[in-house]
Amino acid sequence: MRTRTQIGIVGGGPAGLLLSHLLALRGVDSVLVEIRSRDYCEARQRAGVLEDGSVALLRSADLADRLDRQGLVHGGIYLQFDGQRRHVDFRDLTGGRTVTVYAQTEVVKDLIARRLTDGGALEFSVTDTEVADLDSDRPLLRYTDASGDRHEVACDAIAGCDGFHGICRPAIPPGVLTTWERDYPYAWLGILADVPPSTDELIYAHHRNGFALHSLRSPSTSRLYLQVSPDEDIGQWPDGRIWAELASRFKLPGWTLQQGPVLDKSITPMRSFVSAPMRYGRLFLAGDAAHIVPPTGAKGLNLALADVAVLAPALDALLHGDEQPAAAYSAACLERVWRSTHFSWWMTTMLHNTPGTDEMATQLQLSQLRYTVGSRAAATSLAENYTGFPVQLSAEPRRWVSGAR
Ligand code: RFL
Ligand code: PHB
Repeated sequence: MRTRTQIGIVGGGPAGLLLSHLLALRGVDSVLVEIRSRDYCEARQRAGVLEDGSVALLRSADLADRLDRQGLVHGGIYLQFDGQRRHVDFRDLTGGRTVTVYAQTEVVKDLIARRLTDGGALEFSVTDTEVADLDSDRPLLRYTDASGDRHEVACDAIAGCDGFHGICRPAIPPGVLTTWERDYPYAWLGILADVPPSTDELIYAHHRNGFALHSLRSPSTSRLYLQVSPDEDIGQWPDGRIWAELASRFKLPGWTLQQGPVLDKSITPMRSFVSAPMRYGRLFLAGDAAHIVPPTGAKGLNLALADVAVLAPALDALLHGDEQPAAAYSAACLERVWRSTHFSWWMTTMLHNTPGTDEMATQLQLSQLRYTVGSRAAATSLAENYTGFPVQLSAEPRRWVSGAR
């Protein structure tokens, strides 16, 4: 079946879904295709922390009803190392900036519900997605729908929002993209637990057995992570072993880690990856399709949302014959991407135990951690990066000045 839309969107994660909504607000039609089912997309456990700018973006797009009611506003984090747990106070250090704990699953549910209410074209459970004629002004999106019917959609442009393992980036001819990649020699074992959090704000813990993170999802649900080896067999981690290891990495006199039933358990590899430019002809990459950060800085979801905030007006302009914002899209996004890539790498390498390194490496990490909590300048740098820089709503050049909004 041959059809026509303005923007074809591949991928129904946060980037693709928010893009389809932002385009609809501008009166631009799109068709979004997603290989997974709606239930799968709404249940996939991933990020949990939204920057101030992401919250402002969702509010400005009239998507923050539930976020404003259920999101937990946090004014800092704890860094734990060498037997001490020290608070980094974002509000004080950045003139009032905060982050909001609101799970990616909830952002995705809110976006899907809104698109369906607004009559948006979302196709779940598709197969054999293809993109073609990307260097023409009529690129094609092909897919087979859940009933087995093959579709060919003629588009004005295609947005590749299909994550790191998607088909859009590989559809760009060899030699066009430059890529930078770093794999880390560790992974995260993450659990979702039916137990109230044992902390009021996130705890990032440096420990000789490896990093641990105590995050949360709600007043009654906790999210916790342990550094493990990348080839770890999750079968070797029964719940009792996970809780014992978490308790030992977060151990502090007078403090107890509450334990409860484990609802979800998975292992995530850690990678830094950037590919540039984020555009080839009429194909525009956004979110994890173009870049991946290790989760230690809580940046991936925020980067995906920030990309499409720039992409939506650029595509709108392109449809009206103004090529300039589309031409500026990649460079505008990559500036933020590289800042977050550096911050995520810095947090990761400061907090994880690298197998095979010596005591010197550990002492350097501990010195960096002491400096980060002890120097207002160093703490401010962490706070400013963690809370994030304002989201741009165009491809204008940015100024990296704290509070420059
Ligand atoms: P997604 O979410 O991967 O969505 C891509 C979608 O494309 C679909 N797809 C296809 N659809 C059609 N045809 C094809 N051929 C397709 N191939 C793939 C996929 O099924 C999927 O639905 O990418 P997007 O939208 O760019 O969003 C990126 C974020 O999901 C990701 O960066 C974050 O989850 C990263 N992340 C975190 N980010 C934060 O900002 N804060 C955090 O606290 C945070 N914690 C995390 C994280 C990621 C984690 N994992 C599991 C990777 C914690 C973890 C453990
Ligand atoms: C999460 O809640 O899943 C989470 C929080 C902070 C991170 C990574 C993941 O740095």
